[in-house]
Amino acid sequence: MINVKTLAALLMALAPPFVTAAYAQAVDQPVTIVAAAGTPITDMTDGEVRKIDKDSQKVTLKHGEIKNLGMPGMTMVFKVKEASVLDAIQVGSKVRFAADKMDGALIVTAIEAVR
Ligand SMILES: [Cu+2]
Repeated sequence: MINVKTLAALLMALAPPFVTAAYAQAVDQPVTIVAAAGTPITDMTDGEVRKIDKDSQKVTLKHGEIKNLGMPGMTMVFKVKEASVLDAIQVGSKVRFAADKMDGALIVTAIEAVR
């Protein structure tokens, strides 16, 4: 049976080599660290807002090539992950956005207005 004290001692013993290894890895391969942390590296795509539908969390974008989805430029409707991301944009806004496939639907995961 492992009690809290034993567990703490165990973690203390394990921490230094782990930290050292992580540091060495960060110095050698920073890109690998980012991927390992669970943050997908997604390209931002240029677009222009054509229509916003907050009630159904949808945005119509005229977009350039979306490399991570292998999609050429076109005008189409996307769902957004959270309605709040639509607060920062307006119809006619030039934007940069990230899109991904989730449960078979194309979702805008991030969007920002650009000048
Ligand atoms: Cu498209």
